Amino acid sequence: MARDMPVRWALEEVGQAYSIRSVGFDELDTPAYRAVQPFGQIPVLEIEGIVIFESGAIVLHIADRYSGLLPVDAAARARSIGWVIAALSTIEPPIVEREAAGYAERDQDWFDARQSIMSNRIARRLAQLSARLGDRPWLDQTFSAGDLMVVTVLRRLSDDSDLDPFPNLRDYVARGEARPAFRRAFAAQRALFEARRQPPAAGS
Ligand SMILES: N[C@@H](CCC(=O)N[C@@H](CS)C(=O)NCC(=O)O)C(=O)O
Repeated sequence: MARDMPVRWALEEVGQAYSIRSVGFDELDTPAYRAVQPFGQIPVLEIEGIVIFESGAIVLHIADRYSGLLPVDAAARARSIGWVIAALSTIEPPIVEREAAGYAERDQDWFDARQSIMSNRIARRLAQLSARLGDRPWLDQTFSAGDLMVVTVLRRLSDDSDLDPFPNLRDYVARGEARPAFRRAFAAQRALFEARRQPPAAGS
């Protein structure tokens, strides 16, 4: 679920090779890193002399710079950008809030009540999104940056039951994850994590 994933996916969709520089939690707090990412978070993209933070801004920059992720038609392009923003500012907040509370607020006596409020907020957004998607494969005519970001956000719910009442959203996520570009991005991300988990070689 780390947010390098939408960036990797976008780069794969437009066919641009990239390299990864991993940063440890200790580095996130350094003045040098804060100079490129003021909040000490990943991801950051360095591209053609430009440094960009915020996954949405990065995906939009890639989509703007290379063809394949934003429609040429001006109205469809604007709608796709709107979906990127909606994914991050309308759909994602209650999902991430509930997730974060699960890590940090579990001991609070109001924990269950708050979780239930957040779950209701999530359900409301999912119902609205499900109604909009209907039985179409993508949110607009063709797959675009908007779908990439909405699918990315919905993937956070893959292991939860929130998507169960909305089979069209589960299918939508599966459709996104079946794209060759997604699969390449996911395999590369997983390979990095697996490599980190390798136990040290005997004698080292
Ligand atoms: N709004 C940011 C959120 C980035 C974010 O939350 N990154 C996480 C990893 S997936 C992180 O770096 N967390 C460390 C922290 O927030 O201190 C974006 O979309 O780029």
